[in-house]
Amino acid sequence: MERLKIAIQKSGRLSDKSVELFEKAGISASNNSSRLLLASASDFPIDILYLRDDDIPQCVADGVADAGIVGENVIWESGKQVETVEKLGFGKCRLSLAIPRDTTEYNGLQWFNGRKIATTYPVILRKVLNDNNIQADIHVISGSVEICPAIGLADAIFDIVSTGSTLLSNGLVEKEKMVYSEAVLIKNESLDAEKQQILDKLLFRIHAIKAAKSNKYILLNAPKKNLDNIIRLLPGMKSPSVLPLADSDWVSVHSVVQESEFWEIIDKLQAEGAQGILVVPIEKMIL
Ligand code: PRT
Ligand code: ZN
Repeated sequence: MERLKIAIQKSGRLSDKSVELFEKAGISASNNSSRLLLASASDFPIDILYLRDDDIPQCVADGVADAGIVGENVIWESGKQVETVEKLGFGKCRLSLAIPRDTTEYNGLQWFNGRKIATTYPVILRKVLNDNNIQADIHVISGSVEICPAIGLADAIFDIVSTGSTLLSNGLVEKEKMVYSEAVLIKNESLDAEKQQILDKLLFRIHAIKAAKSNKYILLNAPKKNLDNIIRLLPGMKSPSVLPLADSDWVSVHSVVQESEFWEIIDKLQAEGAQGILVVPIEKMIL
């Protein structure tokens, strides 16, 4: 039987989350203690290839790996042709233009006209500048972009920002958030049917994990007289389960609520007299 080869980052910001995603999907991916380049999951027809993130788009485009997990920023910068299958919701960051904090005459994007901008992302920066009709000088550097303005190498930088603390501690201020990125699952554009089937199985599991993460299981005691109103607030997967309690004026209601609507629903449930509300995380959810 064929196996699907998936490339993930060997060590870095996406490694732990990638391994964690596989483990939640029932695929043991962390047996890399011997620093092997390739590890086979015993419980699923998947082999994991541990690479530097910059090599992942090319490997997937060439078919050396069938699929991969990598930041969108790395794909865009590589210019490689791969198909994005699923956004994974981790490794979120943005690519921003930042300038020295003491700049007094900043007047928006046009400030960058004629300036020198240091970056490790020249391809993305070129596109951003072209899209905004800015003519600037791109200074490509392989690391520590944030120190460039202070040592006179550039007037500004274009770099990845997540919390912003790196910019802050280097006397820079984020002026323009240009592109947003997160980790994605990518695949080779021409997978054979058998490999596609393995990928679909993996995707099914990833969807169950994502759905579980954004939902909570809720249990509460409801006064019978307000049960209809309470059920209306809790649509659940089909409809809520209602169980009798020893006190015949009350029932126990079980359902699933979306994390995003959670607080609003709780307020309304309380207004309808719900008590003893328990909210429990869900591990997997098959819709
Ligand atoms: O060794 P390898 O080449 O595999 O790894 P790498 O060093 O190139 O990448 P790595 O592990 O640093 O990041 C992998 C991916 O994580 C990136 O390609 C992004 O998609 C994503 N990501 C998410 C980030 C950040 N957040 C991030 N904050 N990548 C880098 N950073 C940098 C940022 O540039 C800044 O210098 O981390 C620093 C701290 O950021 P602040 O804003 O929180 O201070
Ligand atoms: Zn890298």
